Amino acid sequence: MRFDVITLFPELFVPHLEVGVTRRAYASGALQLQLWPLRDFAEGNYRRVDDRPFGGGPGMVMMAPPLERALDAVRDARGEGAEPGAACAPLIHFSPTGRRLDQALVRELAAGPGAVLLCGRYEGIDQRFIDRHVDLELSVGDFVLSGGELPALVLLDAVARLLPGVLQDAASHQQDSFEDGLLDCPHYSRPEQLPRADGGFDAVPEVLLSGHHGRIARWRRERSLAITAQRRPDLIAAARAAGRLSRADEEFLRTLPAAPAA
Ligand code: 9WO
Repeated sequence: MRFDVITLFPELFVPHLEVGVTRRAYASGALQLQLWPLRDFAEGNYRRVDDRPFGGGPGMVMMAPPLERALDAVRDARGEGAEPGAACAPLIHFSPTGRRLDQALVRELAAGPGAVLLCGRYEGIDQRFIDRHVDLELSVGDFVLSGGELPALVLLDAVARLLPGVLQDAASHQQDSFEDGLLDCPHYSRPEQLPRADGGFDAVPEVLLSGHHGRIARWRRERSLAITAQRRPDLIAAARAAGRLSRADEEFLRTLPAAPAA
């Protein structure tokens, strides 16, 4: 799967290519990243990519013409000609006004042909370029950043770990938060007794040492249900509506203190 990124700061993507499971995704070819430095598509001695906003006001706006030249180059390189109606990868722009990225959309993107990621800087992008070309505006949360590069990395990272052969253990992402619509249960490892400053110890929950796989699975499910009911009651409501809660789940939820409604 191939992602093309139009950005003023391609260097920001380099660490993602070099460390952790994402390095494996790129090294194996499961994920291809093509960086398109916007400055390369600027004109004139000053290589301008931004100009003052019409109507006045602070800051600068990313000009449409360099962006159009960059996008033409991306479409050419992807073999996505200008024929109208031809199938092509979506152009995604990152903005806090966009649709909130969630695991369902990450799964959809991981199953598709990739995307072209447009990373804004300054005050934003000339709206005419957005209106002409952008297929999807995505937000990663209700806060303002200095550019769209970190949201683009968030998307790449979330997609990379779903690609076949990227995670050590193919089953591990199926146990994650959100893969079943609930928050994750807590995790424990050695030592069994963790010394405290007061001379005592913090122990690992007994059931995890019991070797009873059925009891362990039930305990983990209940910890997921309890933390989700406490922190994200909206996710419990969604899991219930989707038929993802068993009778045992519902019985357990009734034993919890009442949570505020979603
Ligand atoms: C910034 C902004 C602030 C308030 C309401 C709407 C807004 N849109 C943008 C915007 O598109 N900004 C461009 C990209 C240019 C300036 C830096 N950019 C940006 C993207 N800042 N924050 C984001 C972002 C993207 C996705 N999820 C969270 C934040």
